[in-house]
Amino acid sequence: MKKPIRVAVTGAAGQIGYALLFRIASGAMFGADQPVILQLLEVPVEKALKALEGVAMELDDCAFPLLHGIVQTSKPEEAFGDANWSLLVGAKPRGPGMERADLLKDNGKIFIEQGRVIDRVAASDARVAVVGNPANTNAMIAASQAKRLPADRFTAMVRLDQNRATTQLAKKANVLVSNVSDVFIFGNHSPTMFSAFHLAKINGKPVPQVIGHLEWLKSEMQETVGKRGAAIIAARGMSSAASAANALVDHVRDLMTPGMIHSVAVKSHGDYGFDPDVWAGLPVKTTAPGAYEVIKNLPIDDFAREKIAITNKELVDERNTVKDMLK
Ligand code: NAX
Repeated sequence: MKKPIRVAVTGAAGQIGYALLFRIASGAMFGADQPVILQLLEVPVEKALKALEGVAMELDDCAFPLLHGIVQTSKPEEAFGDANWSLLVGAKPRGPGMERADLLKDNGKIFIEQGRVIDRVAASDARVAVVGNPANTNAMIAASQAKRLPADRFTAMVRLDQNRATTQLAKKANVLVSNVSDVFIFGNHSPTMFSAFHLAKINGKPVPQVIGHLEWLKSEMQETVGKRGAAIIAARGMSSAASAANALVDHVRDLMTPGMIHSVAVKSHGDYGFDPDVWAGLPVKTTAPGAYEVIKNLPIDDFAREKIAITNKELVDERNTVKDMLK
């Protein structure tokens, strides 16, 4: 029997948490032979902690053989203590009339603190995946506090966007999603993201060749993927939860599986025209469990360059909004 992995999850009593924890405990994230200990963090508010207690009771009631322990806490030190993976899902939602800059700053405070604590108390192989929005900038903020852990341990999730784009392409071409590959999301997890259709393949052939309809690929498909979150809120009355949890399972599992090629928001080192200090969605290849490299020198045409410049500008603007917090 392998040694259990300690997985910290913030916002564990929220809607993504409710769709996520059962998948982790069942083995979907780390494998069918990998025990886990869930270290669940919520805000120190009676209602949230009571809800967390209910979720923990349900986890108990599943009798998952791989679930070797559950920690419920409102203390970050306890949640992140010796954690091998920290999944930062909890964040403050944007309230009515709230400016984006205020949301950035409010959430910035959370990720400054969590970045600091993770750096101090998490395991030496600690890895972090940020889901709470604005996810890219929150990952950058958390990483800015780390003295011990290298910046590449901090990633943010653009996998939901990759999965959304994959399905849109499969539907348009009338093929199975398993026939679609090399779908890469460049930039921010926001409507400015670029789904790089020119690099994607269907049965190994370039998407523009198989689908044609260049206008659809350049406009409608980009819009559908970029604004999918809002479309789900309009239809369901609540934001995406199960698909977001599923994407996080994919994000972490593929980062733990050497050879996987996928989209991850990571620290830019200037590739593809991104500012070197932002966290941008980029194509990566997992090289060893938890380690990856950015796939370089993929062809970028004028349209892609233009789209990347727009999403890069948004990331730089977000960084500028919180820059005083980073010192
Ligand atoms: P919920 O509001 O249902 O749950 C969030 C939970 O986080 C709440 O229970 C809250 O008490 C907790 N929380 C807040 N601050 C915390 C802190 N400092 N420490 C610990 N827990 C804290 O939101 P949910 O639908 O679960 O979404 C969570 C986050 O994911 C939001 O920021 C949302 O915008 C973001 N999303 C990101 C996506 C992505 O692809 N990157 C997609 C889905 C989702 O919208």
